[in-house]
Amino acid sequence: MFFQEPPGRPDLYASDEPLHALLRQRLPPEVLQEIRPQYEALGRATAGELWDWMIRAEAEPPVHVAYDAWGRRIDEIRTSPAWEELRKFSARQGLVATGYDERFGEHRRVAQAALLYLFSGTSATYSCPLAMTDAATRVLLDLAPGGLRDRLVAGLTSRDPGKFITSGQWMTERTGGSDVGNSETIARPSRIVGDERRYTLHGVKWFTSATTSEMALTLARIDDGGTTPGSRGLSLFCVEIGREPGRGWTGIAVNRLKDKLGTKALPTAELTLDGVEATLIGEPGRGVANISGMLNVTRLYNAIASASGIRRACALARDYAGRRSAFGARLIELPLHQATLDDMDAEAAAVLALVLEGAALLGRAEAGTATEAERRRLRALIPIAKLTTAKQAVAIASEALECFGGAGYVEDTGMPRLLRDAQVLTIWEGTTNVLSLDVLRAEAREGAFTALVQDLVARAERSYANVAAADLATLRVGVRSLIAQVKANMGRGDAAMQAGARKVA
Ligand code: MFK
Ligand code: FAD
Repeated sequence: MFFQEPPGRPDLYASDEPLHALLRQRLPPEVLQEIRPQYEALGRATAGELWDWMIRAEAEPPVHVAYDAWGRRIDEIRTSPAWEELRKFSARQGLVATGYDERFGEHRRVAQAALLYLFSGTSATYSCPLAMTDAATRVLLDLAPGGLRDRLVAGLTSRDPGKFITSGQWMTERTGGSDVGNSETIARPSRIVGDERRYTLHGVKWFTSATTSEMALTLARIDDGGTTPGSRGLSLFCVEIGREPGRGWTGIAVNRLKDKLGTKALPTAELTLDGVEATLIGEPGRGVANISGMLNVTRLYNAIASASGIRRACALARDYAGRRSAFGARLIELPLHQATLDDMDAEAAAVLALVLEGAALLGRAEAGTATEAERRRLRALIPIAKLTTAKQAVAIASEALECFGGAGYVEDTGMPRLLRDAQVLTIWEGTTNVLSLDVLRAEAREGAFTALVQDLVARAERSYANVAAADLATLRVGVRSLIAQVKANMGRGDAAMQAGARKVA
């Protein structure tokens, strides 16, 4: 009797030749030598304990227990023990800490991106709390009053599981996730503690992931006898979440957990902020601009998660093709299937290269070594990388399911999860259209898209030194016309901007 051999558990570092090559290009030999053993260990974990925790965390999704047996409000969010293992593993591996590790200088974000790339696709989306934790660190370091920064940053960047804390990012309200300027949450002045201006927050946050975090950054409209409408009325706040076992959260009620298509292990809740105390970060009314430092980090993480999911899908599909037969041959020997797998692998390598370019630029910007042109390139590259890689992640996950035939559509093969988890990558952290418009605005303000394209042309010219001068001239004309088109679209109002944005993407 025939039983199909299931796919194996690929070691995602050992088998990833494009990653090895790109890291050799991107990291100085001494940095690579120091961190390579960690990549090797992480690769083994993707076929070992990470895989086990991922399966278990997905099978034991979070549960919200609103009341205890006696009717007391407790708002406990119970997550799987495997989710906790993922938290401890993340701390021990320094998945956030590496991004702030001075030893790696301007290479810290590339060194970290490779760790996250190995981790994310086998993390049951634990990469989400890590993204927001890293991004909150960035904002606190750049903008927070000293007392608040000193209280929190050490925990956010700790490698000690006993000290490591995570952060949420509460932006989205019922009135809008893209158009955050519609937010209804009010901040009322409360007291001053040292260098911290404290407020109480009142409103509803409609999507809050990583709901078991110890803190969150959020937006609210200061009401000091009147409020300013729109996004210019929003300020940035840090909430340090107080929870007493058996007594609920201080000043916050958990309304319910979302019943989601995917990211099943990740708790995502609706919260009512009912007078929770929060500390103002940065200038009042600069909330959207100030939280955008957070968005740039989380959007890069999103692109890394896309690259990681794509890589995982490719590795599984290739592994299975060596085990499954049709028409008298292994799938891997069938030319058309082989071409499909090769195309997928080519996409995976391209996405990884794009992501590491973003990480390299971010590392240089944070280390203070980026040129003005690189800073502008980074501004355009982050939203473009986020939106393109997310779309590719959905397409490749879909292709990988098809590579498994009917088994790809059956839940207990684990394959459908790849597609469900990919779909969120296009939605959160800014949808495709919203990010396309962001690129157009960045072009209008600082020529960010032009800087990116000029760099691409210069690289093409260097790479193809032997190409006929006529071809290079055509390339330059094409690029100039693309930039002109983008600029023209910016002057034609919202509808045309959107059409232009699609072309940019
Ligand atoms: C698996 C790992 C992945 C990560 C997991 C994450 C889990 C999920 C978490 C979330 O989904 S959190 C919610 C994410 N929400 C968004 O991404 C919001 C999407 N909407 C936008 O990005 C809108 O474009 C925006 C809210 C910014 C529009 O608001 P406005 O007020 O109309 O913005 P405007 O006027 O364009 O910008 C206000 C200021 O911010 C400007 O500065 P100035 O005041 O100095 O002029 C902008 O330049 C600045 N700004 C906006 N976006 C920026 C930015 N600066 C730098 N970079 C940006 N991206
Ligand atoms: P809308 O803004 O209503 O968008 C609807 C559609 O309109 C989209 O297709 C969009 O592209 C389009 N659109 C909007 N504006 C324009 C425009 N100007 N031009 C063209 N098209 C436009 N948020 C948080 O703050 N914190 C979290 O932790 C968090 N976790 C999440 C977890 C999950 C699983 C999910 C699914 C979402 C989460 N979100 C979180 C919310 C997420 O960031 C928002 O859903 C997202 O930003 C989109 O906002 P919206 O849902 O209000 O959609």
